[in-house]
Amino acid sequence: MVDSYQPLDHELALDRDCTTLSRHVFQQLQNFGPDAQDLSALMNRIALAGKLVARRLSRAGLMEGVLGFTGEVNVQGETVKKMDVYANEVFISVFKQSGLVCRLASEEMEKPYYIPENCPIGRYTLVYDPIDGSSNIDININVGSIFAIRQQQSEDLDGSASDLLQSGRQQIAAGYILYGPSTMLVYSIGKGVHAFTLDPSLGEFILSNENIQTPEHGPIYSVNEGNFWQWDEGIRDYIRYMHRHEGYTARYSGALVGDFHRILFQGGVFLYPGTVKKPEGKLRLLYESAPLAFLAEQAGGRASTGTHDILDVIPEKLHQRTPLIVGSREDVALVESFIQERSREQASVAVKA
Ligand code: FDP
Repeated sequence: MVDSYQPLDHELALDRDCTTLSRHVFQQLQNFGPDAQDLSALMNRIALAGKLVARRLSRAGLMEGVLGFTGEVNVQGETVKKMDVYANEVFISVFKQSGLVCRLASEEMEKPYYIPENCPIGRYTLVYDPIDGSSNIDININVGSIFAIRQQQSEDLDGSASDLLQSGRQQIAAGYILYGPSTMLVYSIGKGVHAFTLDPSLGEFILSNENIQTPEHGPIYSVNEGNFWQWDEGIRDYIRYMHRHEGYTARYSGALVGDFHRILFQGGVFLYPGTVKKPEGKLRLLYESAPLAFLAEQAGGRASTGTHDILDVIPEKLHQRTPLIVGSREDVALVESFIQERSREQASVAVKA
């Protein structure tokens, strides 16, 4: 009888070192057909953009003209940083000649960027936030890039990109790049969530965590409590509950990608609720909340507006904002229960009045 072959430790380590992003996409799809080729190429381009941004960030303090504001205000009415502009252009430049996308839509552009007619045009759209957590850039704390890939659904002859106004369930892939102590790329093509770490000596993203599962419950709540008095009573009730019960701890870095990353791995909940004056909150649906909701669901967690699953929300406009509650299933449900309790109370007061 012949013993079945057991790979040696160094063979396993070598195999892991060879699991690059593009190889992983093919492994996941278990074929080399045109769709798999496209997805693998798309992920490779996103990885290249991530490497370019990471390289610039790693030397930002030593170079002229990298840090600080441009003096411009973007379509969201927010001040623009030089790194926002650079990272936005990196993604365009990386995809312009790729033949993979027809358009790119980002936080930094009022309208989508259409691939010019003299370049090869593909059938996908990349939606992205080139630098998420911009307020962290100048002080050398983690920031990220968020992305999602959608397939073009119509001819888009009037250039309005109205076919992008569909729910997050239309996303083919989503993920983020975290520029932290190491640079990580986390992605899903609807087959679990997987993390890759940039090995600077190889210049490659190498598989570091496969099939990440978010715990059903975690101790962390992540929210900007400076907004406490601007929230609805339901969110305030939830925070009071956190303060009064043992086993919870607060973490908030000011960069969604970093805070989400912690919760994806360790469990808990991230919230950016609306305020009484701005019920839609701050975060953008298409290129912030929906991609992270896609990852959360793939990792066994949930993402909610407080009343609806984020992935079911159909945007009315490209830069639409949404409240976001994302993380472990039990913790998201707990936040929702406080919101629902208050709205029931308000409804019964209205009926009596
Ligand atoms: P930023 O404006 O610095 O880009 O995307 C918006 C975002 O950062 C998130 O990354 C972050 O979680 C949040 O806003 C921080 O906002 P507050 O400063 O209002 O807490």
